[in-house]
Formats: sequence, C-alpha cells, structure tokens
Amino acid sequence: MAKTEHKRIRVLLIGTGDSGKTTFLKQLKLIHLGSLELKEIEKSRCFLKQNLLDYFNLSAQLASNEGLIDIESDPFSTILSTTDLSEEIAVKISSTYKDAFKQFILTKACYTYHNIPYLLDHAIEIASPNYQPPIEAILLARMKTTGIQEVELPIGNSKLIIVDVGGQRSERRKWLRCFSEVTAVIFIAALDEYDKVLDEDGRTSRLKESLDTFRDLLNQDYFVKKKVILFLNRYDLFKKKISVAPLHKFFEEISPEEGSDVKKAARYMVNLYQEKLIEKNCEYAAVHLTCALDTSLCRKLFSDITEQIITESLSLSGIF
Ligand SMILES: Nc1nc2c(ncn2[C@@H]2O[C@H](COP(=O)(O)OP(=O)(O)O)[C@@H](O)[C@H]2O)c(=O)[nH]1
Ligand SMILES: [Mg+2]
Repeated sequence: MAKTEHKRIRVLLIGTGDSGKTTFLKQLKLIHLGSLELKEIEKSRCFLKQNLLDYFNLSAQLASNEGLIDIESDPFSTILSTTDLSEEIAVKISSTYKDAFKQFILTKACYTYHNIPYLLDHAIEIASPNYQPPIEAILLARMKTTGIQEVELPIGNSKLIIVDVGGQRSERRKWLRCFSEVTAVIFIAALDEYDKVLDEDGRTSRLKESLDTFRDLLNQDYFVKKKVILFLNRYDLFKKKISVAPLHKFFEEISPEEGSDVKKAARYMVNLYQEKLIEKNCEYAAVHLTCALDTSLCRKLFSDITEQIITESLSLSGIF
C-alpha cells in the first residue's frame, strides 16, 4: 500500500440502549466536522419536545403516587391529557415547577429521567416554534436509534469510520451485519443503570443485560484478537446517584463503606465487566470511566484512542 493512500479504520460503538453511543457519535461529529447536520438538529428539537412531555408525565405520576400533587386537577390534568407540546402547555408545565414538585424532580425523578431538570428549566424555549436547540440540549436529547449509522471522519491520512447501532433487543439482531472488517470495538455501558430495568420488558435488570451482552459479544469469533475498549459511561450520573442509592443496597457482597464511596463503587462496577474479559482471556481491553456530555474529555479520549488504533493497525499492516 502506498504511504499516501488513506487507511480506513472501522470502529464500532456498541452496547445496550441508553448507554450513550449516539451521544459519543454526536461529539465526534462536533469535534471532527465542526457541526451537526441540519436534519439532526431538527430531529433533536422534536425529540426534546417529546422527552419533555414524556418525562413530565412520568415524573408527575410518580409524584402523585407519593401524594405530593393531584394529577386529577388542573394544570396537571390538562398537561397529562395532551400529546403535543404547544407554547400554552409549556407555560402550564413551567408553572408547576415549584414547591414540593420541583423538590421531587431535583431529588428523585432526576435519577430515573436524568434530563428532566434541564427540560423543565427550558420548557418555554423548547416549545417555541423558533427554538434552535443549543449543543448542550442536543447532547441531552434522548432519541432511540434504529438501524445502523456510519459516519466517516477524516483523521490525518486516515479515514475513521464510526458505526453506531441501536441498542434495544430488537435492534441487536442487526449487529452481526456490521461486525466484519471492524478494527476496534468500543463497548459502552451506563454506570448508573444498576437500579434500573429494561424498557423492553419492564423487569430485566439493565446491568445484567449489559453484562450478558458484553459477554456474548466477546464470544463472537469476529472479536478474537480485536481491540476491545470499554467505556463505563454516565459517570457524572453515577457519582450523584451513589449518595441516594448506594451500591450495597443492590449487591449484598459489597459493604456499606464501599457501596457509598464513589471510587470504590466504580471499581466494583469495573470489576464486573473485567471479569467477563478475564473469562474470555481477552488481553486487549482498555477501560475508561466516561461522561459523554463532556466535550473536552471526549476530544482527549478519542484523540488518544484513534492515535493508538491507527498506529497499531498501520504497524500490523507492515507499514512501520
Ligand atoms: N448525564 C449524562 N447523560 C448521558 C451521558 N451519556 C449519554 N447520556 C444521555 O443518555 C441518553 C441516552 O443516550 P444515547 O447516546 O441516545 O444512548 P444510546 O441508546 O446508547 O445511543 C441521552 O439523553 C443522553 O443525553 C453521560 O455521560 N452523562
Ligand atoms: Mg443510539
């Protein structure tokens, strides 16, 4: 191969739903292309509106179960019966964000619906027909990925192709299609999901599903001798959650002292994933605790990772 020829490096972002795959891809586009496509911005705008309505409704139901608000009376009853976020509804939503309900959102609902405080703070802007979501909001939008998205990014003399896939069970059947010719796999898991269940069936532990998915992935012939990088993501949410839902409440083998200490609790989570790597004799793994919303961290992390992948893959192909 001539030295000037572009080397194509395919990196797969993989993991169960909501772990942060698409958010990392958005960050990579921002870092390497400088912006996002207009259709992605428009899609985020629609999803932010939908997220606001959905998470408001779910949070209001929870607050009502605790007897904090009455969802049968206005403005809650009007908001809960609407399917479209008009400006009028947004004003009503904003008017509820006070007293016991606000307290409930900030101290409880935010651990399940992580972006609800931001959405409520910006409800009126989000509902405006002229709303142009800032990057901060675009990164916070929760939008389910279906199918496989490939993005090509120029990095020096190489082309980095990042592949993002849907993480829900129904989407995982499609993963096999993108396994061939992969240079490295980044498996992304959400650290704060240890007390959550899957949306798909409402009962399976999300952590167990992620660990099983990781183990199944390592079992694939495609990944023998491939570089596997593990991002234990949503570390910011994990750090906050540990103080209200310490790990020893969910895992009997961990002591209260370890379960309520962020670093020790994170170490425990890292070990759960590393055990799977040891089981599979996988020597090539690197583990990082990450926050996909942090652009400067993403810039540094991906710059180190791509440099390493490119160097290794060039040396494997005999250029060095
Ligand atoms: N606070 C916080 N939110 C995150 C982080 N990573 C992803 N999210 C949010 O988690 C939700 C799901 O992320 P997404 O990238 O769509 O997950 P995917 O299903 O794996 O593609 C979105 O609302 C993101 O804003 C993180 O590190 N910290
Ligand atoms: Mg996605």
